[in-house]
Amino acid sequence: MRQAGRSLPEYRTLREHGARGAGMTGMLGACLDPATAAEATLQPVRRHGVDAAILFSDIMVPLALAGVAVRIEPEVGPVVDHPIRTPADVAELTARALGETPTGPSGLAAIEETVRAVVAELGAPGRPGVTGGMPERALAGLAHSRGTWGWTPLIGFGGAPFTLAAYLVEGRPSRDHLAARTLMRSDPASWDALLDWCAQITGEFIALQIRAGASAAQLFDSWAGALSPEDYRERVAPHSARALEIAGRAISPTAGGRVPLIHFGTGTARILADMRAAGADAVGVDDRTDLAWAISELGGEGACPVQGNLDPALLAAPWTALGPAVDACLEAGRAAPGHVLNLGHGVPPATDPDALTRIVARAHGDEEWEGTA
Ligand code: 1CP
Repeated sequence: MRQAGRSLPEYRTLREHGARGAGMTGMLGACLDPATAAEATLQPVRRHGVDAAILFSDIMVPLALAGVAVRIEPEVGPVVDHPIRTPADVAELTARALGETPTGPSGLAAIEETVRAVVAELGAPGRPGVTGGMPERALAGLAHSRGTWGWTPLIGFGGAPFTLAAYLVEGRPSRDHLAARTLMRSDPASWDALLDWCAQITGEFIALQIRAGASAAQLFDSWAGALSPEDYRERVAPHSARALEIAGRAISPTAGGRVPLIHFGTGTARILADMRAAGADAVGVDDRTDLAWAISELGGEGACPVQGNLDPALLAAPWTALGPAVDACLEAGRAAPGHVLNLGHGVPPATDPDALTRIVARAHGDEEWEGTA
């Protein structure tokens, strides 16, 4: 989940030493510097012993590689210099393509290189990894059957078209996404063109990660919960489906075929079934939604695998509150054909990393873990 790395002292040290990738500095520069991005991807696997890694990148990276002037400001998040507001803005933006900028080709190559370096370390079926690869661990119900792996899958990701469009139109993080929703209402043609473009570049961005060796991928529609179910269904979901379709065609050399696609958003209780119908193999559930309810909403025994959904607020609570919540989440997840234990949204930056390690140990039944990292 987003910014998982930020709570790790080793991550802060890595970032302090700075990375300059493809002419960019800051967070996006770090994403485009293969040595930095690979190390940041592997750090949580080494420390926590999780069963899968998520690529260190950001949903804004493909926008930058398509020539959008975007940066990630500390304490703020993504900031777009020239927000997209008019039909002319949309026309100018959608004439661009992923990688067709001076920094584009080297940026795309950097992401491929990062994924390859990470996969080399995490291993592949029949080729044990140096990092991770805990025995008897499984991304249950997704790509693999339970058993001894000896390798750890890498999850690639991208932002869903609506969430990307929300940043492009608002220009910065927003609570209500009013400007984005106004564009959707006032100019449906520009809206469709904008979301179609976002679907294309994010789909290609995810496909690139899969072709370089990711074993699963996640589409993050973090702000989809700001929409009514009708607007989601009619004006957003078809574009998310397009992004998933582009990603879903990619073949992973690690998995030896197409890979499972996870679809996540927050505040999405009323659109979970639509998110699955958009073409996802698994659905991520946020912490505002009851997991057992979500599974029944997704079809009960016929549900797809689910991911989620511990409340990030629990990370700062005593183990007497957190431990039982982990058990309850695992128990609820048993009703689905597969369950990836995860948080319902991002890790708060001030989180004590030991709390995360302890959750993983609890899920693995490693009772002997003492809490000293
Ligand atoms: O945790 C990880 O390091 C995994 C890599 C990762 C992921 C999956 C990062 C690194 N970002 C993301 C996805 C992402 N980025 C999402 C979707 C998931 C979610 O809803 O959390 C979103 C909305 C973003 C946009 C973004 N990037 C924000 C959110 C701002 C807002 O609107 O609330 C922020 C703060 C960033 C910066 C960022 N991305 C990632 C990291 C480690 C950071 C922090 C930068 C730093 O200080 O190191």
